[in-house]
Amino acid sequence: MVMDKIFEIIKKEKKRQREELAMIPSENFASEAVMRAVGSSLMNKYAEGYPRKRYYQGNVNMDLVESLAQERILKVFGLNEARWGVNVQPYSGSPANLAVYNALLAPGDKMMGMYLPDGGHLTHGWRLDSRPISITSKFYRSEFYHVDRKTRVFNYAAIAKQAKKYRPKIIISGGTAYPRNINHKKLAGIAKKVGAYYLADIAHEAGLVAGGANPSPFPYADVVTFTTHKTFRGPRGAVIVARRDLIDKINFSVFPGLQGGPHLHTIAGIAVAAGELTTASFRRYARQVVKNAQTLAAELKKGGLDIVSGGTDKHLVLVDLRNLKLSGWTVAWALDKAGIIANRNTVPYDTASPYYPSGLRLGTPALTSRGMKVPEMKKIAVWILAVIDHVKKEKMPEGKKAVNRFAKKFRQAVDRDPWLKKLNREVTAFAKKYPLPGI
Ligand code: DSN
Repeated sequence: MVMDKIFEIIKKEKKRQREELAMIPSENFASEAVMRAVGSSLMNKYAEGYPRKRYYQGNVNMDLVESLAQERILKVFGLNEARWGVNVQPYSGSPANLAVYNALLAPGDKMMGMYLPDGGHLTHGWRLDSRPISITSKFYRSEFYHVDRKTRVFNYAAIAKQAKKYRPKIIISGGTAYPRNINHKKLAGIAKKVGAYYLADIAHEAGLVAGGANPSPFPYADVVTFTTHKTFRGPRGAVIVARRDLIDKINFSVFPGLQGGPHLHTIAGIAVAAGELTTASFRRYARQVVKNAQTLAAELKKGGLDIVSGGTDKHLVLVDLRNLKLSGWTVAWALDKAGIIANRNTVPYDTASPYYPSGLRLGTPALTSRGMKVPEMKKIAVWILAVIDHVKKEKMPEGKKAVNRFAKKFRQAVDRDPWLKKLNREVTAFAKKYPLPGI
C-alpha cells in the first residue's frame, strides 16, 4: 500500500471530479486503459531518436510502442502513409506548434494566425502591440486575422485580402474559443495563393474530426497539430501530422531541435486512445458531444444569453456577458461554488482584461464522456441561467483598486452564500449518478 500524502490528494481530486460538472471544453476523462498505459513501466526508459534510430540501447519495446502510435494516428484520420508523416513525441500543444515553426520558418519570418480574443491561441504568434507575449512572437513576426464584428465568424474574403498584403510564410487556424467550423479549404487556398504553408491546429476538435462530427483539415493542410487530451480523450500530449516531404524537417525540429527523450508512457497512452477512437462507440460519442453543445447553446439563448456566433458546430459554447454588464470572472466563480466548472474567457472585441474578461466558455466533452445527453444539458442550462440571475447585480467596477476590492468581497460572499451551497448539494447528487471513466 503506497502511503505518500500525494495519494490522499489524488483521492480528493477524484472525488471533486466525480461530484462536479466539468465544463471546461479542453478537458475530458481518459479511459482506464489509457491511464494504465501512462502509469506503466514505459516511463522508466530513455529513447532519444525515433523507431529503429535510437541513441540508447534497450529500446526494442519502445520502437513497437511509437510505431504503433504512428500507425494508429494515420488510421484514425484515414490517412495514407505515402502522403503523410506522423510525429507523436511533442510534450504538448505549445512545443508541437513551436516545432513546426522551427522546421518551416527562419527567425523573423511572418506568421498570420487567429486573433486570441477571437478564439485563437497564444502559440499562434500572440503579442500585445509590439510586446511579445508568446515566444512565437519573439522569434517570428506575426499579424492576426479577426472575426467579423457583427456575425462574429470569419470573413474569408477579408482574410484573403489581408494575407495578400501581409504575405506571411505560414497561415495558422484553430484555437480555443471559436465555436464554428473552420473552412480549411478556403484557408489552405488563401495560403497557397501567397506561397504560405497552412497549419491547422485542431487541438480542440481532433476527436470530433476523428469521429466524423467536424470537417477534416487533412485534404487541404500542409501540417496539422493537435493535443491528445481534449476531445481526443487520451493523455496530455500532442501530435504533428505533416505532408511526407515536410516530416523529416519536422522530426529533426522536435528532436534534437527542441526536445530530449520522448515520453514513451504518454505515447503509449496516445496509441491506446487512438485505438479507442476508431470504434463505433467513439463516433457516437463525437456526435453526441456536438449535439449536447448545440442543446446547451440553444437553451442558454432561450434564457436570454448572448451566444457568440449564435450557436456552435463543435463542443464549446461561448457566452458574451456584456449585454448583462457582467464579468466572466464573477459568473465563473459563482458557478464554481455551485459545482459547475467552466472558465471565464475573452470574447470577440472584448475591451476587458484577459484576467477579468467578458465571456464564459462552456464545453460538453467531459460531461458526454460520463454519459450525459440532451435532457441533462437542458437541466444544466437551467442551473447556469439561475446562477447568472443570482449574481446579476454584481457588476465589476472600474479601476484596479476597486476591482481588487470587489473581487475579494465577492469571493468571500460566494463562499458563504446559502443559495449556492444548496444548489451545490443538488448538483453533487446529480453528478454522482454518472460514472467517471478512468482509474
Ligand atoms: N488551455 C487550452 C484551452 O483551455 O483551450 C488551450 O491551450
